Amino acid sequence: MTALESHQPDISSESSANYENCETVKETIRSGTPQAAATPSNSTDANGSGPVTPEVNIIRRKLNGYVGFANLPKQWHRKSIRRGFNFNFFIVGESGLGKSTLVNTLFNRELYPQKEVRDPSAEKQTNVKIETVSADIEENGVKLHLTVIDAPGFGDAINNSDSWEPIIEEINSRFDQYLEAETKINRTTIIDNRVHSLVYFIEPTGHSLKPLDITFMKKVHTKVNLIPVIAKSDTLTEEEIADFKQRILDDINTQGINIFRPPTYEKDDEETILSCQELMSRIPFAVVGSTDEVSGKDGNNVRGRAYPWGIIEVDNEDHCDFVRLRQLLIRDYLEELRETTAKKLYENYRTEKLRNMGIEQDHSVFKEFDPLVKQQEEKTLHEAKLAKMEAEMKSVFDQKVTEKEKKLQKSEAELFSRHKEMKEKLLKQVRLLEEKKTALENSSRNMLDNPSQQKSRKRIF
Ligand SMILES: Nc1nc2c(ncn2[C@@H]2O[C@H](COP(=O)(O)OP(=O)(O)OP(=O)(O)O)[C@@H](O)[C@H]2O)c(=O)[nH]1
Ligand SMILES: [Mg+2]
Repeated sequence: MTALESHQPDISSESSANYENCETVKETIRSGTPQAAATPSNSTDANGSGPVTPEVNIIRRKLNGYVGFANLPKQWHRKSIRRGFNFNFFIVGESGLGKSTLVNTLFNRELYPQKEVRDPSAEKQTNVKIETVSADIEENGVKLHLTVIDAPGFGDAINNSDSWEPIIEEINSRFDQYLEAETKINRTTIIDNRVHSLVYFIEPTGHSLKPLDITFMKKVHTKVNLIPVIAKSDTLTEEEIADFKQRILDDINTQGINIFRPPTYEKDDEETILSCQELMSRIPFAVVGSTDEVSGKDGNNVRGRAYPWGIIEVDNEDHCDFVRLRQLLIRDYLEELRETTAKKLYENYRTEKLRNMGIEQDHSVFKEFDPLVKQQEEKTLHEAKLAKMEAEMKSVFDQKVTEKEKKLQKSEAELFSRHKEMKEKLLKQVRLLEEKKTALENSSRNMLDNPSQQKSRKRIF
């Protein structure tokens, strides 16, 4: 039993009135020595491989009265209202697919002026440009600074092999701006211009994704929260849309393209989970955009498009997925999109960028400083240095001895061979002299035996 457990008040003996409105809470106590308890939870282990979570005991207790942290969400709410929100999203798709109209429909205002119907034979823009439109909008006192980034000219050229380049450059440059701002000494005024989402408009062909769609999505899916939509879905029948959606999803899966899917969390209620599942089942959203009002079924004016065969209501879930797209992009998951951008996509980009610059994480930089440990570390380092020097000196000495030995062996061998050579020479001379001696002796013996041969003696010498 820990000291704290042993000093727990006997709740049962106290007046129950004191514990009205009290909730059970978890109290976290660090166990072990006081030193261990004082160690921050983000300290690293001895080899600096990562944070070590200290062992904790969790004791369930009752609050003695109102503390007030249940009010924290309200504090957040007040702060958020004061600060306002910002949201930046890209709209990408071939021209004339209804991008500007959809943005106007989403935010219910003319962010983009209505264009006159374009002459299809008019020459198309061949180079991709980046254009941004910003607006401060307010709904029920909540302020939103909105930035829509458009890429007119995308997919319009005959050869679109690099039409995604300006878009990728724009996404990267917004990440870079943020990275630069983060490294400044004063970081209190960082403006988040990162791209929080990219809505990709797919032409309503009813077939499947085009090579440009696949290539583009593969180029950006690791950098942005990708949301594919089927543009102008009122030009397709319900069955065509269902088949088209299936084929698009098949392509997305086989190509390994990551699209943004709303997440569910452990504590989500059933309603939220169901709504999320319903939202997922509509991906890719088949959208229709229009800010024009038409007369609806019950005579009310509704936003939609009128056709000889009837009207299509933009805000009617049975007519198209516009409401679902708005739910994902703004109503339910705007904060999620911002968070995924900051915590996942930007983090990945940042890590990659710093690695490419040759920067590696130094775990020792923020390590706790303990003089004893530091002294020990320095001693160990010093000893290691001495041992290294000793080893180096020994190896130099050994090397020198070996060299000397080799030299001696070499000169010994030379002496031996010279000695052998001399000996052979001398032996040869001895043999020659012996031969001459024998010859001389033979000739003098012959002369004595035969004096007539004395004349030939001269020839021998
Ligand atoms: N049938 C139908 N037409 C639409 C829809 N949305 C827009 N349009 C029409 O399509 C035309 C082009 O719409 P825009 O919103 O300008 O298209 P855009 O993609 O922004 O075109 P660019 O700016 O040239 O790239 C306009 O005449 C719109 O009225 C839709 O959902 N269905
Ligand atoms: Mg446009």
